[in-house]
Amino acid sequence: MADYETLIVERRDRVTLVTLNRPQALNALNAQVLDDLLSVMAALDADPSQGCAVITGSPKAFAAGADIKEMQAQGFATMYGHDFFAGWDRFTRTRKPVIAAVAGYALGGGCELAMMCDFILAADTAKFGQPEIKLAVSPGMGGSQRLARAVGKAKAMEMCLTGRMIDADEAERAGLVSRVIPAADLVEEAVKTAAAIAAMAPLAVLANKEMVNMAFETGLAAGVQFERRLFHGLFGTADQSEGMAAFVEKRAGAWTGK
Ligand code: CO8
Repeated sequence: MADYETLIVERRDRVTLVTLNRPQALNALNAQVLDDLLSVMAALDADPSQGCAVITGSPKAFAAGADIKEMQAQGFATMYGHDFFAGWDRFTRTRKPVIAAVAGYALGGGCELAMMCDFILAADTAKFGQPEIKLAVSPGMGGSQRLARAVGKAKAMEMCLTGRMIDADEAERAGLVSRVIPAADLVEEAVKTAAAIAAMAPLAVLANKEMVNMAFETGLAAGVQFERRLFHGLFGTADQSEGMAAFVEKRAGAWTGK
């Protein structure tokens, strides 16, 4: 694997495990982290041997935000002129699934990165928040929009306006995370979950991700039609024939990705 300045990247069979590695800054997200993550996501999408990624941080911090020291001296002209953070939109165009495995702080941009992933598994130590208002700014990587869609207006508004953090249990009750896991087991459980996804027929994985995401981009009727067309399309794949034959013959499917 290529070396990355801000990440540790390992392959666990068909799973790419990405560990944010800026411990001196509690994994604050700077331009280099974005570059490194975009490069790993491009490699993931291009590599048929890899089926799913997990992004995690340290036991203390998934990521404590965008890098405040990098932003501190910026003004409107450079932020707006360079469309600061627009590169994160590319991260969300990753086609293969990406799971966030969050322990400790996921604050500001850290919470936003977790929400850009396809789902969040939280350690019982996880804490989520959008404290940017305390710095006299606001979420800038999609947090106000994704949080409102994930947890509803009341909680999103309270979190953005007060900066209050929520713990893993509250995050699970609110629908921000799919499951809470004891901290010691978080990464292994996330890799196991990712491995289960990576063992599915690859085209069906892409289609399932794409159609769930469409629920956030369109109205119900158009979304249902989009789903049905993709579903129809999967009947043009060899893996659909294999998957249904394997079920009838009571054996495991052997996928070709075609
Ligand atoms: N950026 C840069 N450095 C950070 C960050 C950060 N977000 N968070 C922590 N660090 C650094 C600290 O400065 C410290 O460095 P040093 O040892 O050199 O002083 C080191 O990490 C350890 O941090 P602490 O000593 O503060 O550790 P504690 O255990 O005492 O506290 C906290 C942990 C509570 C997480 C605390 O570090 C904290 O509050 N961090 C900032 C959280 C925050 O405000 N995050 C939001 C950042 S802004 C953001 O994400 C905006 C995104 C959108 C911007 C829109 C632009 C277009």
